[in-house]
Amino acid sequence: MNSEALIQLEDQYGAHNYHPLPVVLSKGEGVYVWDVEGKKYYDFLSAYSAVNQGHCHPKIVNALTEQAQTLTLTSRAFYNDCLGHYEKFVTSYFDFDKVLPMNTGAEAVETALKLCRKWGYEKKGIAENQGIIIVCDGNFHGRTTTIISFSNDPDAYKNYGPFTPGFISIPYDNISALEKVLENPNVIGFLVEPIQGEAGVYVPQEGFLSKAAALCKAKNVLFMADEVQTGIARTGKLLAVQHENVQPDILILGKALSGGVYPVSAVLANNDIMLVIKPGQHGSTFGGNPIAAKVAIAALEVVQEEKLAENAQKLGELFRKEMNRIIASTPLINSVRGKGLLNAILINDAPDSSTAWDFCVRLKDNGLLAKPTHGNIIRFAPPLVMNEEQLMECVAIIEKTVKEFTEK
Ligand code: IF1
Repeated sequence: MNSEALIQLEDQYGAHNYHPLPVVLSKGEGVYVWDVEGKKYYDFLSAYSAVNQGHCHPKIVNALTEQAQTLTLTSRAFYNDCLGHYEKFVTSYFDFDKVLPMNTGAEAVETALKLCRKWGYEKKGIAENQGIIIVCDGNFHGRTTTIISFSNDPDAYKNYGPFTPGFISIPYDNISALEKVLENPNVIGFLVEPIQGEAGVYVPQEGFLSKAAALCKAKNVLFMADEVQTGIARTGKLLAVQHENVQPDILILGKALSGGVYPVSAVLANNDIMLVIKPGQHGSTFGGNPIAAKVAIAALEVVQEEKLAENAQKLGELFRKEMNRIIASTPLINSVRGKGLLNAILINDAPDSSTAWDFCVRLKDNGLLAKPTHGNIIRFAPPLVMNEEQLMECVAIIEKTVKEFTEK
């Protein structure tokens, strides 16, 4: 079947909850993907930062296939011989006492919210049902009913109510706003993305995360970092909070925790927090299954063995430098921003114009896959296994596309 027929198939039989770029992929390896016609592309989305380790990384795929032939799923009704090893590995890797394994990012965020609330009532002594969790305007933490309850993106929340109460939203990157709501004695937690991804790659001012963490600590409020998108070396450090030497009270991971080969997410915390959840009070059929455990260990080993954080840091600086050079020569792009290899360019047109979409279609024709977010923002997030030569080839594709586009 060709691309056109496959697109038609999805359109006819699948729900219309996505609007993909018109390209049908059938193979991936490292920084490359191929469509069904055999055309090769650079992947500049990395499955929303889930394939930081590159497509079909042999070590990770091998961990998956070996375990898949041995034992796939036992449920948590019984012990399995992989989970404990993974729990020891992942807690020492991120320096926490305990991990609670889940599958998707949204589930891990839900887990963190439940853990925070339970801690608020049972440890902090907040009156029943009075706990407040602070979130930020422009947040994206997933698609569950509770999570979209505190979204301010109408696409995410409209007509999905009634919503879960107990959340207060403040402007992102605003320390005085945080300080003010922290006066409320019922506040138990602050949930934050170290860089706002979906909102359009908003990097907070230097010092925001460390000041926020210190303010939370002073008020006995849990600082919860959603590193589902920013974590696992994406921004040039293992975790984005490490740019400011912050250790969150609750760490939320997903996506690249598995290298994108399998859904694996996790919540990490120390004993004084994690142990408020007792047997039967939270769980998941698939969370902590043997395949997930093996895959996550392999995925995290790859990050260290291949020095992906260092590479993301180095290539990120080069990429923004090159983008700024291109920006200086064209009215098409306003600015570039980001950290490590999580970057975005701002197209010089209205958010409701089709310019960014059209530009991405041209990029695709020239062999690079990226997608607009919020109309005129284009996220650029290649796999972290990219090398400098490949990155410069990508810069050349972007530059060539800018030229073609402005000439029309
Ligand atoms: C979609 C963006 C990326 C996340 C953070 C939790 C989750 C996500 C910080 C939930 C998920 C995704 C999901 C995808 C679009 C997407 C995304 F465009 F929103 F910003 F990554 F680029 N916390 N992000 O970014 O994780 O349950 O999906 O495993 O279409 O929903 P999930």
